[in-house]
Amino acid sequence: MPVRVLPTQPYPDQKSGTAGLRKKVTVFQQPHYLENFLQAIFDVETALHGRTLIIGGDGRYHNRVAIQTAVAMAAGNGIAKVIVGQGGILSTPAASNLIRVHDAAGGLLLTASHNPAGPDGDFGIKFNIAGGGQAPEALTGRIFEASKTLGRYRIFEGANVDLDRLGTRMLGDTVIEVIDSVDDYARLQQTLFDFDLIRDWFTRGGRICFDAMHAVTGPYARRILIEQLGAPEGSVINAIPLEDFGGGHPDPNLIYAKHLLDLAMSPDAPDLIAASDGDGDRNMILGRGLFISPGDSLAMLAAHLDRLPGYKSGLKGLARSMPTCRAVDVVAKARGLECHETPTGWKFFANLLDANRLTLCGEESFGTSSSHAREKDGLWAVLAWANVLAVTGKSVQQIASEHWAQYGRHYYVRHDYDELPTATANGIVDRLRKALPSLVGGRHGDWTVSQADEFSYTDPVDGSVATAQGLRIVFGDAARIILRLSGTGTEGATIRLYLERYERAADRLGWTTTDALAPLAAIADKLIRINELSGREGPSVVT
Ligand code: VG1
Ligand code: CO
Repeated sequence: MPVRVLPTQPYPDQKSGTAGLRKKVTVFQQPHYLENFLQAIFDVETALHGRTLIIGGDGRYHNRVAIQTAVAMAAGNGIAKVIVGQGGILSTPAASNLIRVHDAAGGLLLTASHNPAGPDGDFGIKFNIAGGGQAPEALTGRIFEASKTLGRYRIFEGANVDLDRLGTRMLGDTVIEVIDSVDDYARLQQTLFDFDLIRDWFTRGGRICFDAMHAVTGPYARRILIEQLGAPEGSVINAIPLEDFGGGHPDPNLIYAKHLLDLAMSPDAPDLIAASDGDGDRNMILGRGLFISPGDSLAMLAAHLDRLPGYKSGLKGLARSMPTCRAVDVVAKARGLECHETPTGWKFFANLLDANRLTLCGEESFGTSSSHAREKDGLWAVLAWANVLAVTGKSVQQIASEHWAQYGRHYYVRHDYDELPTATANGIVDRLRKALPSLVGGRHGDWTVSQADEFSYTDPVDGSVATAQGLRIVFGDAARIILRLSGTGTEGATIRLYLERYERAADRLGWTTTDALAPLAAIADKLIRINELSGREGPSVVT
């Protein structure tokens, strides 16, 4: 019997963050570190035994090694069938979809998303449950508890599966099937969008530039945009997934994808410019001459989605994470749709999606998706925009200006203070938390603080409560300042400061984001004093 039970020592730090367990590659390379975390999952989620498990990753450094371990441990833990993406590649939304398509009991998604890769970079694992969504907090909590006392793990010893050869083989009693990473995902998108119309839009001269940032979406974007929709060769750039993402930072935003902003502003800009992140769940959208902020993209898609084939029967409801700007709330109100405000992290949308109360949801961190999946879906958002352009015959610029004229405009920015000493970051947050009650009623320029509190969330479906989900200073509908600590970093602590300002008057819709938010940034500086207390001259990243 090659299934062996091997002794191990527990690690104390296997606590999942906003989206799974993320650590430096060197941490994952410690003896049995990965094995321990996986065994904790197999021990806690007993529903996996005798069922199907999906395994795949974003192709980053250490992906193949970790996938071999995961497959061998699945075979050692009584999984009936493992489905792996070819070459170990599955984008996060594709993996989530496979869980649904194959009625699997769960999935292991090996990714650290937008975090840099390579021997000195980051690695990570997310466990997704039946239905395709990320494990809820109660479950990741139990897995963490189990990991702290783990003394052994089970593995099929000596397994070495050829991840590149499609087809089925046995590992002991477990069926291992290597499948094409793109097929099912592409099929799904075809049911949602009007491929004929988009193809026609390309034929009529519509142009796209999609940057896969040398991360996981290259093969997906090539298959769908070029092979199926007929976009010209060259419409997808950086399409080959590389272990180090080409040395870049696969985080599609105005800093790490500045070349796309430059392209959008150039005289020869395509109609639609887009990118996605390391694991393919984020998206960035630009049109000729402008960048669409993720909160705006969510609101604009909400206003147009029922014109696309998969959504013709109408929208159920809308949702956004708390720090995401309230543009989508305005659309929800105008259309009489329920609108939810959830904590940061996609897992909080899952219950609402499962309960059929949501059609579209999004986060300010370049995440958008719909009820078709239980993860955010980068390429989905790009295809949705392409379909909107094709069906309306309008440009991104026109869609944006008409949207702002009708609903008003939310100016929005996020300031990240990366990798602060943990004590410093906690100090800044604690200080503001204590000051919150005294801020209510305070006047700052034209604005008065209507609410200042720490966000907590009660899930309307299962009643579970998530506390300490970010500090907010609200100035009615006019503006908000939000402060929270990141839960995805692997070094020190990262503070995120979010600024949002809403304007409706016609002569206030065309400001630059920086100008519009300067007064709010000054108020935040006065109230929170991040620069002064952190000793930094300013944020590390502004998006
Ligand atoms: C960040 C974002 C959050 C997102 C999460 C995972 O979390 O703010 O909106 O859901 O990353 O994104 P945090 O805790 O660092 O702010 V990714 O593309 O894993 O998958
Ligand atoms: Co991601």
